[in-house]
Amino acid sequence: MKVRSARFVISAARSADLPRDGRPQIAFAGRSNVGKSSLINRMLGRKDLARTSSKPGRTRTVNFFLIDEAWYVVDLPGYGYARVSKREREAWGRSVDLYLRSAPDLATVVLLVDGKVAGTPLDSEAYGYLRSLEFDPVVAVTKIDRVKRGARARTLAEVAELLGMPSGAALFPVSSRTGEGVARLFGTLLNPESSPAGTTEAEDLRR
Ligand SMILES: Nc1nc2c(ncn2[C@@H]2O[C@H](COP(=O)(O)OP(=O)(O)OP(=O)(O)O)[C@@H](O)[C@H]2O)c(=O)[nH]1
Ligand SMILES: [Mg+2]
Repeated sequence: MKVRSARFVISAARSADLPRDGRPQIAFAGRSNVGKSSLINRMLGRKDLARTSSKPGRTRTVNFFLIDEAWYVVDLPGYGYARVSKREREAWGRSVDLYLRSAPDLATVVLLVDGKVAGTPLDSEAYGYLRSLEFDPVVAVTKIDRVKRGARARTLAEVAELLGMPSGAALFPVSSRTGEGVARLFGTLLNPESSPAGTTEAEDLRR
């Protein structure tokens, strides 16, 4: 799937700024530094569209990118970044919460979990929170290049268990560095009805 155009539209800090033009939105959520912005760039084949950083806390507002004039990618600020003031953390939480609760065109939320860390209690909290808002998050396990091939199936199983995912639910191992798994995730996001779904079996990982 080739993206013809991708452009930054708005960095929304207030409800009034949120695009409400009926075009579907796909949002990327996850801990600070998990690789949200990097995955967005890799998926869209645009190197520097979403700003990335080795320091956590790069993305601080809800950022909208319009793809092929038809749908939006939404880069959310990460959670769990300790080195900002409590006030600022609360402000981020509020802006994400406001967006998730009031975006009628939000079709899918992708929850990113760091494969190297295999998730934290905050990820499990985020997953539960998204489910409580009646989203069925697509879970992507990031930085999979940093997990040895032989350990990947176990990592995915650990993440699924930590989040309390329904049995058989799909996980998508991805690496923005090598590109592994990115096309598969992208294909599913654009066409949720089509299989193949994500990987749950160790066998798939050895291909
Ligand atoms: N090895 C490896 N590193 C990655 C991968 N994806 C992202 N990174 C690195 O992880 C760091 C954080 O990436 P970002 O994409 O900025 O993370 P983010 O989730 O957008 O972070 P915030 O905006 O702070 O919430 C950067 O140093 C990236 O180079 C990956 O697939 N593999
Ligand atoms: Mg970011």
